[in-house]
Amino acid sequence: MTVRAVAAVDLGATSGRVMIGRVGDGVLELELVSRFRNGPVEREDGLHWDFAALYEHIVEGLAQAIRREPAIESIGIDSWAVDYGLLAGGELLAEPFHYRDERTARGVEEVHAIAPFAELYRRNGLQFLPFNTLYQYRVDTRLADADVALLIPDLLAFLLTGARVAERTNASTTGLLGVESGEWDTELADRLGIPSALLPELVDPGTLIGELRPELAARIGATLPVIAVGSHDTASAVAAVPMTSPSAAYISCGTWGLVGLELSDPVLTDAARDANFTHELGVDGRYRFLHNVTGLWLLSETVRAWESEDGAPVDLPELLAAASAVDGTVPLFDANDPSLNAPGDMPGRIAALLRATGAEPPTDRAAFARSIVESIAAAFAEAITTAARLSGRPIDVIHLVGGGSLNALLCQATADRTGLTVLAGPVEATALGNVLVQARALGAAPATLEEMRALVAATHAPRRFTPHP
Ligand code: LRH
Repeated sequence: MTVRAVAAVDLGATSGRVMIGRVGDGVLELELVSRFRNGPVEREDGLHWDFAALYEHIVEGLAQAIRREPAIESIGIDSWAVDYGLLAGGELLAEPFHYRDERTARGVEEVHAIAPFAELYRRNGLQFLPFNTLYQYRVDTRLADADVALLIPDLLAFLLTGARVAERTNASTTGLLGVESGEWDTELADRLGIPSALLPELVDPGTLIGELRPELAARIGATLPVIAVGSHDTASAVAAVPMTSPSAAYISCGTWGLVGLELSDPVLTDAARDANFTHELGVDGRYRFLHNVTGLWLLSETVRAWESEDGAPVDLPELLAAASAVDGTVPLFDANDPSLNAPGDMPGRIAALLRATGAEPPTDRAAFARSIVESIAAAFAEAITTAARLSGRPIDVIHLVGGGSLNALLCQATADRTGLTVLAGPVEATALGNVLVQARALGAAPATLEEMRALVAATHAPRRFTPHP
């Protein structure tokens, strides 16, 4: 096996990147080509993504990738879940909404009046998140004008190739996929007034979506196939978690902390529903049995507020170093409180939550940041305990991957609060999962998830955090 190259487009809620991945002969490496900012943009009718800018960055990044590595053989795209674009006659009807837009509250009410949450959970196995796609569809007035609805990575793949598909791992976050069948629940869609004709053909990771349109091939500098990967970023990340034992749990930590286990069968119990544990589909038909914890969003929004207060950037490494040096205990708040979901005055909202529990909010920024990190770690620990209880699986190690794995304070706090060893990294698990699934489709990576994870483990040694007594 020689070393082969692919391009990964990986879009997170705060930044996107285009990377070159190289795989083969025991090699698995990434080269960053371009990184660009992402985030909510306020428009007249609410919060959106600046989709036109994202698209330009992606095409430009791919062209740059080909200039650097002409041997690239394919492209794979992953992004955050649940959000979508509507097309009519091949044209995007409107800029996609951001899932943190508050318009979905009415969608939740209306959907639950038709199909109560307990029934939804039986059908789709999803935790309640107010922005799950079915709630968004329900209040989208443009649905009637559309002929297809495509989630963000599928929308990008359409723009690149002209093919309309729904990649299955991301489709599982819509709420319209049967948890056991893995097929569209058209009966539910019909009842909710969502035309099932909008839901495209489902494909699994590893499927060829199509070839670049000729005009894009000319601009990018190569005629390449787009291959479906675990297009839900969390699915790609979990595929690359170097787990070696069934007793391992994972935390994929970026904007969100996705805390859970990989299972081969769903746990559709009342207890799992009450604990709001989800069953998203993973690569190779696995279940991602996990719970969403609000992750680094709390810190990034806090820093953003301080920066606009100061009119100057906050040095994050310096802030975290000062937070690590804080002596004594800091007050904790519920990281998952719904008041923390929308962008805005995060320090003010956290302070209000602390006061509501009778605690005095830290006045010093280092202590405030420490309080945020400890509160996230406490929520991680609770989700880990719950995952073990609900699944009946003992957990003996936690793999923490994604941007959060660079935050030593968070990793250590998670180890301390769970009493378990935390193996941190890889930081780019999502891009690695994207690259591996493409490479496997090309015959350039091992056949099983376990072997792919062994390759990640061999090439990306984790940093170990041992719990303090
Ligand atoms: C993480 C993520 C998560 C979803 C949220 C919308 O980026 O995809 O898995 O719940 O964004």
